[in-house]
Amino acid sequence: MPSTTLVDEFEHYSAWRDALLVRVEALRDWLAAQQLDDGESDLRLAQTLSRLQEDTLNVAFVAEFSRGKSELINAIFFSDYRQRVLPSSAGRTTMCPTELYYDPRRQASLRLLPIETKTRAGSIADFKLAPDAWTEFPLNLDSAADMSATLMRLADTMPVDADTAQAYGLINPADEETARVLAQNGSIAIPRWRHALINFPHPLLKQGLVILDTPGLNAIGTEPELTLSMLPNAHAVLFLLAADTGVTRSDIEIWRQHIAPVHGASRARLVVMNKIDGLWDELKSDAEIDAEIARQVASSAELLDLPASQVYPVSAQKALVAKVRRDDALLQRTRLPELESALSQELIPCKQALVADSTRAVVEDVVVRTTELLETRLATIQDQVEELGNLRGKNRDVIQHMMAQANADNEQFERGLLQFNALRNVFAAQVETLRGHLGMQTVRREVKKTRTAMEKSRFSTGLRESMATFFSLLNDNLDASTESVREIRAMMTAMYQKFSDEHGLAMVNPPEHSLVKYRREIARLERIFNERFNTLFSMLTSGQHQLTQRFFETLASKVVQVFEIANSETETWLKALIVPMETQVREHKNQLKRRLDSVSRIHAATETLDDRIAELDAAMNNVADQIEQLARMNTRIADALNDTPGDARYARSA
Ligand SMILES: Nc1nc2c(ncn2[C@@H]2O[C@H](COP(=O)(O)OP(=O)(O)OP(=O)(O)O)[C@@H](O)[C@H]2O)c(=O)[nH]1
Ligand SMILES: [Mg+2]
Repeated sequence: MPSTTLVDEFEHYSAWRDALLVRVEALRDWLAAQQLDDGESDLRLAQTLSRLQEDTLNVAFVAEFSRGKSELINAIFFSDYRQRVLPSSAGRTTMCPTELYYDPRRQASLRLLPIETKTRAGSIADFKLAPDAWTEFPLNLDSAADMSATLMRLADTMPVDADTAQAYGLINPADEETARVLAQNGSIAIPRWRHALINFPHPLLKQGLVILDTPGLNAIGTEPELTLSMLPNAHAVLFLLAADTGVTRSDIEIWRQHIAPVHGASRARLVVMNKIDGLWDELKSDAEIDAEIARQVASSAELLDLPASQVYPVSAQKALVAKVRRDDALLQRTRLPELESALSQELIPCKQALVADSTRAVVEDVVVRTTELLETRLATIQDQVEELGNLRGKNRDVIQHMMAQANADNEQFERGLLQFNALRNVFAAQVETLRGHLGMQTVRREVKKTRTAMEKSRFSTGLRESMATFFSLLNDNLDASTESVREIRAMMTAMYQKFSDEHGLAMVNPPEHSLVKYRREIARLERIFNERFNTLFSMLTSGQHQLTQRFFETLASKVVQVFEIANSETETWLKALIVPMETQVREHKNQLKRRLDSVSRIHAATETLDDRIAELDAAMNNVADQIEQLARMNTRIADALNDTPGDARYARSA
């Protein structure tokens, strides 16, 4: 066995994430115990913790049918079961997209979404929230044979007439082969199920791995959600070719349509040339076989316009056999270990960097803010101690004077507070304007308008126009929102400056907020739509019309999702703008009051001065301890963040 398999790397990654989680939890609990948790820090730490808890790593397998996707999944992830977990056989096998994951709240089961749901409104994501829509089969984990039999349902098909198949958007009657089958039988076999969810307590799935197996035969095109969200959301996509078929026209089509356009820094894409065991000719020397494999790799790479180093030759089937029989020599020959280590090298560091960056940003923010608060507290107490120290031995007149001074400061601050409240009202009005542009109500209204317009138009130009209007309105709303964001930030910056100048509050630089990435995402969706439908004829058949409509529904739910995220990030940002100011103002007010109380007390009895100074000294030590503890906790989180997989420390030091 090689020293690092994907399975090992992923386990390291999970251990790293769990160690980080424990430390961030410690920070949150400590803040709560010390009563230092303002609502905003609490919320952001809670979000970070739930992201870490629900963190998933999504790996998708895509290819034409029978290239060995399911077999490769069996070989990489399920060889410990010493059998085929996913059905794999000649011809079309996997009939619907299949997600493998583990949710401990549910029983181990296979859940299937009937194909009939294609004519109902709602995306797969919507159906996932409706448990009744699925047909569930429990998985008997104690019997390999039972389990395989249950999973055979992934290959279920059923015969339907042409109209039904077309209503589901599954066939193109213009296709010669389809027409031939229909003419001969009057019916055609279509997948029985639309989507499958396998809830399975595999150790890797338990740690957040999600595997997506897809059906071949260009079935991807019939489910917009695969193109729009499942593949773009995958952290790694493996595209399979087979050595026995070479690179066919449909392989190239799938590659160009669904994989090549999906990119991004955090995404790994690997091309696998499977079934190299077909080239293991016993009459040839190893060197000759290697040369033949290298030749095929080079020509496949050229056809896909990729460097040859990105194409990994393997034999999935023999690798499964080798792992089951623990035959290391055979395993090496299948070259699966090379693919696994390439996959883990591309996949895990990227994923870890993403998680580390977002956690680091939140923790730093919370720590900086809390430290600032504690330091202000410390400085104020120090001032008081100094003031009281100077008082020792002074006469009543001086104390009288101090009392007047404290009162005056207090009154000035009260006037400042009135201004603060007035500005808060302006802030609230600006936030209302922003919500008017960006808010979900506006987006839903546009979606509804566009849907109605699309339903009415029988011509593809009409459909295109409705969509163009839809996208241009969305863009206008985003522009207006950007302007609002700029105004709000400018106002808050001025307010911070004023409070800093007039009352000596710490100057905070309000965080920036940009909507550019949402504009980019909307532009991407628009591009996908245009690419798909620019080629339509001027007159639409009812099937095409329905397909367009369904595509729009998925697109719309994606747009709604984008705006939902934009809204929630904007709300978080608005809180981050106002909460530090509120906290500081509250703190300053308390300090002023404490000072007034203390001077009043001294005024009443100058002899308690020493007691009061001792009290303040103790309070000062306490705050200094808190600052130190917070710094220690921050260092522990930073240590966890800086550990890299393969670095054995983090697994133990949690
Ligand atoms: N010789 C050989 N056959 C393989 C290899 N991998 C898979 N196969 C065979 O190829 C056929 C198809 O494999 P599957 O795993 O079902 O392929 P798939 O890509 O999942 O196909 P669909 O589910 O139909 O999209 C099966 O008969 C496998 O046994 C391999 O490495 N070598
Ligand atoms: Mg399959």
